[in-house]
Amino acid sequence: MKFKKIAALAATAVLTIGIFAGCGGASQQTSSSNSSSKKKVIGFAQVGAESGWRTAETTSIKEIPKLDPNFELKFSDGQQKQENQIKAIRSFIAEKVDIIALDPVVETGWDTVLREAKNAKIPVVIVDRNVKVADNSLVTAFLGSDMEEEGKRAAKIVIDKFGKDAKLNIAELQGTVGSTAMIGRQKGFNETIKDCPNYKIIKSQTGDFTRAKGKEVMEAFLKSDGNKINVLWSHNDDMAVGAIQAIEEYGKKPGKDIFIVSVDGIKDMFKLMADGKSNGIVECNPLLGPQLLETSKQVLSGKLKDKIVHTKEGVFTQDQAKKELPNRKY
Ligand code: GZL
Repeated sequence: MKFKKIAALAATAVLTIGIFAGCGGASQQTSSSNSSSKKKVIGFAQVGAESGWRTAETTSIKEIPKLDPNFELKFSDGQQKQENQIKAIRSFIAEKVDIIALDPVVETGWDTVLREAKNAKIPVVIVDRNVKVADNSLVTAFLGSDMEEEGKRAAKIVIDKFGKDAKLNIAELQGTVGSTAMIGRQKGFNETIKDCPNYKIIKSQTGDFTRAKGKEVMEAFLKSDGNKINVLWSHNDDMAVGAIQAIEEYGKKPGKDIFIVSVDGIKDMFKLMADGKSNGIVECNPLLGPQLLETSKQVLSGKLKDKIVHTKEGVFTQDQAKKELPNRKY
């Protein structure tokens, strides 16, 4: 009897432990079996494919599953249209992805669709450019560049070359109107040249971050003020590449007759600067795949360290171009 009782108690204990363990184990098994067999899915709504920088960013983020096979990436090219990106986010919600990454073509107009993501309990990580929303809880994390700082750095390249008291006529090729890159770079540049009373921005127009549009707008600048322009300030390298073609076709020497500074740091721009056709590059790092993977892991494990992560970037002038060119990864 005694033995039987002890055996029965032990069995009950084991069963109980088993139930709890099983429950715990079952829920652990469920969650662990899910997490081990079910990949985590990132839905990435990309701006488009408008520039060398953008292509490099897309390549880097598409490599996430190679960095960690537990992750799968769903990709959508917005073709530089906000409505396409909003459609993509809605399809990611319908597909119940684990996390949504958005590189927003412009800053505003995201509140409704990000609220839908929040209601669906899908965290949103903003990448590269930023959003302006009324409720900051709609965004779980941001990773990308400090675009205002990039504008300041571009202005400092000009000031270091000419000094604050020089008389300069500046032509500005703006990025996509309403984008963080355009807003931040323009703000940073303009604030920095406030100390230079004779720096004048005599032409300013968007080239939408593309080579073709950058060339077209620069042609118009040269037609109206070709003999007055001393400096070209371009919000990205691709527009500067197009503008350099226009300057040469106009009969002037880029990098000599017109001092050129731009942002991104793509290989083609370093090649032009090494050939003396440009004067300064402010780096904007597109290789965000590893950081997006790390941020996604932190978010999904509930251990996000920093809500805002700024990428580390450098500044290069013409004398450094030849040496730096072989190091360029994009
Ligand atoms: C900046 C990025 C910009 C690049 C352009 O972070 O959003 O968009 O500077 C790209 O080349 O088109």
